[in-house]
Amino acid sequence: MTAEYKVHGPVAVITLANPPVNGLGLSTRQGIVDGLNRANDDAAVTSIVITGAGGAFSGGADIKEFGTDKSLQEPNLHSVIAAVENSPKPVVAAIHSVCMGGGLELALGCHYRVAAPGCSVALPEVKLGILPGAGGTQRLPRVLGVEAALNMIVSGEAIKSEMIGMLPGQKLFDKLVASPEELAAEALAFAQSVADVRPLPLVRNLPCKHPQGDAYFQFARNMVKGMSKNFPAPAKCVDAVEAATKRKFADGLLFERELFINLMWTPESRSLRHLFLAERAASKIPDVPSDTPKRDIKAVAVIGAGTMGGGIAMNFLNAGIPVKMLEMKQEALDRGIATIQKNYEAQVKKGKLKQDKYEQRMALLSTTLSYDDLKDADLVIEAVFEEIGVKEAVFKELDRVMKPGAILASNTSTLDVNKIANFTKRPQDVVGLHFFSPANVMKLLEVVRGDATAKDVLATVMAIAKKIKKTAVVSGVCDGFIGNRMIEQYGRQGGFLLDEGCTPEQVDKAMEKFGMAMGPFRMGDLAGNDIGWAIRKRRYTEKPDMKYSKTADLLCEKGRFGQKTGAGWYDYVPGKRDAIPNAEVVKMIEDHRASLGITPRKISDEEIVQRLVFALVNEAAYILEEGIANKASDIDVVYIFGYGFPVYRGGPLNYADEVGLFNVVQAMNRFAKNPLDDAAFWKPAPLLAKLAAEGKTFN
Ligand code: T1G
Repeated sequence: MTAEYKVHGPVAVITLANPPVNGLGLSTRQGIVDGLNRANDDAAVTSIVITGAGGAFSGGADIKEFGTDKSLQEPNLHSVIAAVENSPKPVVAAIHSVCMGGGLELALGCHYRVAAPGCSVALPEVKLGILPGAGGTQRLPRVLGVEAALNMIVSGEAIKSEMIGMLPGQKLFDKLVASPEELAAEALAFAQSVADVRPLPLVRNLPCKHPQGDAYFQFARNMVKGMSKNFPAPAKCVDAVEAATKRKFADGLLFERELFINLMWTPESRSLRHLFLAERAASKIPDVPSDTPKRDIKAVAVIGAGTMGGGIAMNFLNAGIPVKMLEMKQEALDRGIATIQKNYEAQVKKGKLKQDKYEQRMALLSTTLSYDDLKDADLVIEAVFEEIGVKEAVFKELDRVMKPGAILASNTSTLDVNKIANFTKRPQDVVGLHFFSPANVMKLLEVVRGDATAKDVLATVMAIAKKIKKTAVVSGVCDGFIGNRMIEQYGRQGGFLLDEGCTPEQVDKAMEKFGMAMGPFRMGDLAGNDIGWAIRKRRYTEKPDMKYSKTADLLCEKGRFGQKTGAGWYDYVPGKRDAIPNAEVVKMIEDHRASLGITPRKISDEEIVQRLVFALVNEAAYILEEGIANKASDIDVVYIFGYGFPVYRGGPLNYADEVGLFNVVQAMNRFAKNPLDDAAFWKPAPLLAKLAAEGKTFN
């Protein structure tokens, strides 16, 4: 049973013990009910305390049980809370560390709540595309007031217990103890002090009204509508809380339940729940045990003070880790430092960073022109020019100066990490750390595992990634790793669509309507069209039979590299990001099309979306087959955190699962018949064909 029972004098204590966060899985729920029955059957017991072992009171319903019948099996959470409310002896919740979701709903069913300071209190269900489904929308407004409760429920954000304790008129906590260490004793004492108090107080019996009623909820609906595009849950949270002010408690509870069940089955909620687990699963590497010893990273060195080097350095400075930056020339160092200062000062100006924090971070930054100064760093990351010869020179130097056991990382985005590792005599200490630009902003970090990369090096970089608040995904060595290898096929389809009759704007608008943060052509203008150009030039020699549209090359030959040259697929006004369509570019595309003898055709948004997204899916299937990615959910994480794939679609493979792999393969068979497309590419990868034939899914 994952709930323990122990009697202390006249108080029975039920302790949830379901690590890591006391998720209210079936056995824990059963343990609570059994504990209540034992306590109420024991005449010597006059009151009851429920608390959580380890680092949480409870993190809520067990997300891993969602979608299985265990989550509905009795005693379900509603029944557990009813058993608490109906207990003839007072039940006191002793809350600490984490009290979230169903955990808070359980506490709200208790007769009293005693909290320790520093506890994160939240109803975060909306972040999973659902809403509190065990009375949270009906009970929380009764103890915090309608507005404070609705804000918590719609935002899903955690509030510290001591902050809640200061809310005027709050009735959530009957007592806030001075420190977490005192909670156990204070809760026992409190339980004894209320042992004879009758009637037992029930949150459900408290009134729930809002003075402006309809006007307030109309205001709330307008606010929520603006911030919850593509997500149905926030608006339903408003409906549920409004019901708490208009319906009898029991009716409100039924209404909440109905909304909860409907939201559970929305694709948006499935996507959000998938990503919650996928992001956490990404840090697990199948053949690297979680208890693998990690190397101590106390000091970091960064080679290259350019845009990437500066951004990378900021990640470590933000985490309080000293950084020494190396460049070849003093003016490059000065430029790099100035850029970092500018970035921080902009945050200070926006109030996002305190001046003293900014100064602390800058104090951790030092510079040098000599490799010998780097020798004490525990981790060195090179972010120099993307050319194998330059990488060779850098890694030979690093091999010469770095202390044994230092981790040598390359920020390369396409070069072979095995080749780089073999420039040194310590390939086991070499790893790829592919940051995404801007490196101090983008959450995704591709950790590229070389053939020789040691397991403790992997364990170390995955841990340091979490410390610098990156979402790290392990990739094997191939051209483009996971993200860029897939995006190349995505971009190829974009080019073919231009040849067949689309404008850049039409393709971008279709993809942005699908939910991409940016369509492929706007993204090219942002990243720099010359990057893709350089890769295509390599491809023309390496893979002469790989078909490409020539339009992107024609564009680059005009020097239209994108925002950095003020013009690309679109025109840009200096200092603004708006993409302004350019008639000359459209004419260039039309002339090129005519030169190929192609008659343009009308292409639907649906075909645009399917060709670009299924191109990602097919390449992803090869990446999975080759073991470049460990699992399908890792690929979804790459696209959500690195390429602006819409969260509510859960990632390209989750989306393919939602469409149905049978339908994906059917569409690919149609695309293969288009003579202007690349029929060979649209032959489904064997893994995809197999899953589709067997009616299975990627995830
Ligand atoms: N269920 C199952 N496992 C959970 C969990 C949960 N609720 N919360 C966390 N974990 C696992 C997580 O997968 C990871 O596992 C480990 O704990 C550490 O998590 C009816 C239906 C609690 C603030 O949404 O916000 O109640 O990878 O890396 O940074 O209304 O986890 O180690 O195997 O995030 O210290 C509502 C979600 C559920 C809370 C801890 N509750 N969790 O953060 O660690 S729905 C939530 C969090 C619900 C009722 C409804 C955070 C945390 P592993 P972590 P952390």
